[in-house]
Amino acid sequence: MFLYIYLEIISGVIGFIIIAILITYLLKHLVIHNTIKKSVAYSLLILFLIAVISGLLANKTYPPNFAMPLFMHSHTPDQLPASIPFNKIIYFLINKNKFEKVDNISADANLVPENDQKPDSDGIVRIHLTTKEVISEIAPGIYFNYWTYNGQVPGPMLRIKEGETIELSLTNDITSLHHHNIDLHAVTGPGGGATLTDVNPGETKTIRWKALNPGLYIYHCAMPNVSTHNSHGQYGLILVDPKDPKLTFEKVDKEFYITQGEFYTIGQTGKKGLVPFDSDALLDGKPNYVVFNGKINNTPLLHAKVGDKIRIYIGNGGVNLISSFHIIGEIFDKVYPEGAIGENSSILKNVQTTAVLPGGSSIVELKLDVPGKYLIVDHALARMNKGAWAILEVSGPEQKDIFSGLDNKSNTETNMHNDMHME
Ligand SMILES: [Cu+2]
Repeated sequence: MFLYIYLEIISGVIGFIIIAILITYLLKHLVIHNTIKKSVAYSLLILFLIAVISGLLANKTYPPNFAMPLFMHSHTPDQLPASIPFNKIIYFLINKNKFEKVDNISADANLVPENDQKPDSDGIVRIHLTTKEVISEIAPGIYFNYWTYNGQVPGPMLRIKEGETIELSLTNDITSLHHHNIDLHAVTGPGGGATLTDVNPGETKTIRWKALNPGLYIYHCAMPNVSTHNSHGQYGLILVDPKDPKLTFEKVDKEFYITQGEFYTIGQTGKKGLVPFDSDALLDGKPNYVVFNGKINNTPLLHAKVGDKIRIYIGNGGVNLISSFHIIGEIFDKVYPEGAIGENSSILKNVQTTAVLPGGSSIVELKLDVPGKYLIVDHALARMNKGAWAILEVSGPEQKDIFSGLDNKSNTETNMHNDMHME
């Protein structure tokens, strides 16, 4: 386990001996030529070579699974570093034209399932998801190899009820280069389902579980190295409605689905072309892009009308950053902190910013009183320069009793830069 320390010590000691011998020779003989015998020179070269090899090996011998208990095979890095295996990178580059090119990787923020879905005749709710590796744009002209559920980021929002028994089948598309699986935080059992759904390309596996707790939960791929899979876009939300009808959400005019996520790429932020994944930046927690629903969306992601009451289901696929979810110019009338719902769960009122943890969620409700374009942001605002913004467009008549500029003819045009570009 501590081999790397021994090798570093050997490397250091040999390096010191070589320098000491060289200095001694130089001091004894003022001129360098003809002073070092061939045998001494060869010995020094061999020692130097050993030092170099030891030094190189020292950096390769950190046990890759030091951070996890070995029995958690679905989650441990287990011989797989954060970087993508070199042979997979080469295969991808040679065959990149064979991967599906998706025009718009963003999940449709409007696609929130209804609360009235019925189980099959045998009482089981059946869900099918497909993992697929595709190419799409993080921003115009910036292409990335996304790993997805159903070819979108986030994966589809799922909705079930507390107490239901679910059969979830996971297929790994035949074109995938990697194994994938699914860990649903709504599942009670080891690995959240990941241990039973490790699927090879072309393979399908099914898990059955009972939804014991209501709540809004993240699901994500938990195949080693987990953070590498997550930071390629493999996450989504599953809502478990409480079985007690008195505790279910009241009807609102619109419901939306948003997740925040990070992308780590080699080179400068904004560099165009097919940008490779950067595992060092992942481990350092320094993403090039922080985005809502998988990419930088220049056009409004959410649409609503003045007077609408809306609910937003928010997730954070992470993997490193806590989101300070905020809508500039709006106040959340209600927040269900950390996506907790059900009996005796706390509801906060009149909230400006809600924390959405990596692997966590939040639910917010707000009434839209004034028309215009609103920026949805992570209020760690430097992340806006990395793409952490989206637009909520509210249409309808002006509401001058609530908001008006005394020097302006119209206040529907908010002073917002909706044509931001990544420099
Ligand atoms: Cu995966």
